[in-house]
Parts: sequence; structure tokens; C-alpha cells
Amino acid sequence: MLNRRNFLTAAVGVAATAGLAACAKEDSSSTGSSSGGSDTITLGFSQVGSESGWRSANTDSVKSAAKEAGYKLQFSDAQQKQENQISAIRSFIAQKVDVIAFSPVVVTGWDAVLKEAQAAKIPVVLTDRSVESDESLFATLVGSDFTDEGRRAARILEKVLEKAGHKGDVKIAQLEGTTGAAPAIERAKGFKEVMDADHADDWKIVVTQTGDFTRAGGKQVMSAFLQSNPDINVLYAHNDDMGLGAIQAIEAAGKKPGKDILIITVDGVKDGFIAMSEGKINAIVECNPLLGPQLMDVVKKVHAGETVERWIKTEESDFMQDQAKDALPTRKY
Ligand code: GZL
Repeated sequence: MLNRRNFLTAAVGVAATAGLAACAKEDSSSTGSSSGGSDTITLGFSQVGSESGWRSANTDSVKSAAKEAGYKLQFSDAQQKQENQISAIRSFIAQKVDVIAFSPVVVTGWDAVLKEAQAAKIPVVLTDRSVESDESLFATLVGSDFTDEGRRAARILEKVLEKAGHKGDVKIAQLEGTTGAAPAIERAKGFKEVMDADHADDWKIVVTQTGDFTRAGGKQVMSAFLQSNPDINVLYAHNDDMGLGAIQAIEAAGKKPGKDILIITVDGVKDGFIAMSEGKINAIVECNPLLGPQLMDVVKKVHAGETVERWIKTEESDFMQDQAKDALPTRKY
């Protein structure tokens, strides 16, 4: 797994030959000046999909920031399929866009298409999620430290357990994100680091499975969890949407979310805060989706051939249940 902490500040340089143009399924919307004059930056952006509230907020941020920056945006929604992202990137290469940015749905399988972009002398910027590829194939990553989010989730669970006066073993159900996606791999890794170091004798992940970052997935998998492990007393969901789906399953099973089963989620979308204010989620680890402005800034620098840092992080906080009501009015997504 690419260790973001080892990223060094490095000059951005790319060399290229023509890439193949595959017909990508474009859900493209162009913003910025319609003429796309020679001085207007044309940005090809391949988005994972529209699987969660976080993703919708991220898409809105990218589109509004591109408009604000006056860029011509070619936007493609991959519907969570890697082949659609690869097709879209090939289409951007064929269109000779100035810069390509994308949020890779999974960490592997990108070398070939990234080499085609490099051969076409088109710089690539990763946003949100990272890849396991040769670091020379992309200029930078604009996004969060998911391993740290996993550690933060474990640390805030310690506070939630104390606040709840929990006694006895902690039997954890884990709803993982999309299999092979950086946030799923790293949020599990960070949580396990803390568990192994400080809770080897009292915490146990009794069941873990992907809910694919969706509400439907969270509800379906949590329902199965409750059948096989009725004594679960904690849920760690890799995003709010799976947590919200799980809440439906928990209530359908006649249990109280936030009481019978303590719930920790990641993201911090508005619906997550509403559930937290209703006492159904106990704590949220924020993962900021509003990456648009930082992305557009780095696109401009990369296009100009400037040196950029290998990892541009976002600011994030963590919220306990008693902070939800006060925080809601100012939540931006
Ligand atoms: C995290 C992002 C994840 C969110 C999910 O940066 O990639 O994907 O946590 C989203 O809500 O589906």
C-alpha cells in the first residue's frame, strides 16, 4: 500500500507518447468558458460515482471550484467501475486535455493508463484516494490520511465507551468501504493499529464485511451481522452512509442504535450529524470532501510545471454526540 507519509516534495515532470483513445462513458458537464480558449485550462476529471453523501459533496466542490477558476471541466461519473474510469482517462488523453484528475475507485490496476497519460505529456493529479503505482506517474495527491482516520475512530471509541459507562468485552462489527479502495484498506488498518496496541485483551472485531460505502449495503450487511452475531455492542462503519443504513437494520431488529449498539462512523455529512443529534450515532470522524479549491490550485501549478508537494492534506475534526446540535447549522456538506 502506498504510504503517503513517505511522499517527498518532488518536482513535477512528465514525458509522453500518444495514448489510445477508448470510448469512455462520459457523463461530462463542461463549466468555465465555453470557448475553452487557448489560455483556459481544460481539466478532465473522473469521479468514482455517486455512492454516498460524501461523494455528492465532493462532486459539487469540484464542479463549483472549476467554474470559479474559469477552467473548462470535462466531468465523468464512473458509477464505481474502474473500467469506466480507465475509459474516461483514455478519452481525456484523446481530447488532449491540459490536466487529468481522478479519485481512483481502487488502489491497483492503474499503471498502464497512467503511463499512457505520461506518454501524452498530460500531468495527472490524484484527489481523495491514492493508488499503488509508481509515484512518477502522478504529480500529487489532494486528500485525507485515511490511516489516521482509522486511528482517530479507535480513539474516539475509547471516549464513547467511557461516556457510556460500558463494562465488559467490546464486540465490534466493522462495515468496510469498497473492497480494494484506499479508504477501506487504510481505515481498517489504522483502527486495528490502536486496537492491537491498546485493546488486545478487551476489544474484538467479531465480524467485518464490505457495505461498499452505500446505505443499502450498510443495511443489508448489518442485518446479516445481527443474525450471526446478536451480541455485537459496537459498530465501526467506514462511512456515514453505511452507518445510516445499519441504523435501519438495528431498529428493525428491535435494538436501539447509539445505546444497545454504540456507533462510530467516518465522513461527517449532514445526515450523519442529524442521526448523531438524535442519539443514533455516538461519534463521527470527519473526512473533508470539499477538495475542489485545493485541487484547482494544484492543477494550475502542475499545468505551469511548478513544483508541488506530493501530498496536500485537508483539515478535519472529530465530533462527539453532544457536539452535534451546535455543529449542524454550520456544516458545509
Ligand atoms: C473518502 C472517500 C470515501 C468516503 C465515502 O475520502 O473516498 O468514499 O468516506 C465515499 O463516503 O463513498
